[in-house]
Amino acid sequence: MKTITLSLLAILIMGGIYIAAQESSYQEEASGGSANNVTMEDGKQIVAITAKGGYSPKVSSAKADIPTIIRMKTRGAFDCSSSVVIPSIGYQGYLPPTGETNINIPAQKAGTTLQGMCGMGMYRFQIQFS
Ligand SMILES: [Cu+2]
Repeated sequence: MKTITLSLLAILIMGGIYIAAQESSYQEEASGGSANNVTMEDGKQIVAITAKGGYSPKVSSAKADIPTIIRMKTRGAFDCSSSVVIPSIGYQGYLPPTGETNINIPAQKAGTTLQGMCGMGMYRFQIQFS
């Protein structure tokens, strides 16, 4: 009896992950893959990333050798993507359900790929510097 309950639970969890994956690939399509999300502001490069059920865009292209701000945007995000980790700079933070959070990034060398993820490592995003 216990085994049946556990496997049912496992199926439900797997189903949930599958649906979440479908949803995020749809979002990526909607945003057109590599969106124009990098702008300049007061000599700093702003990389805007939206967090809600994952990160959009998943891959950003930014310039190397200039100070950079990752601007995490949320609007009604109550899922785990509001917990952000960027291991290479030792960043770990929580985004408000709605708002903007600036994360300062030191100038990155060309060829660097900065990896970000949710606290569980389930949702990910990348910023490629060149
Ligand atoms: Cu997560």
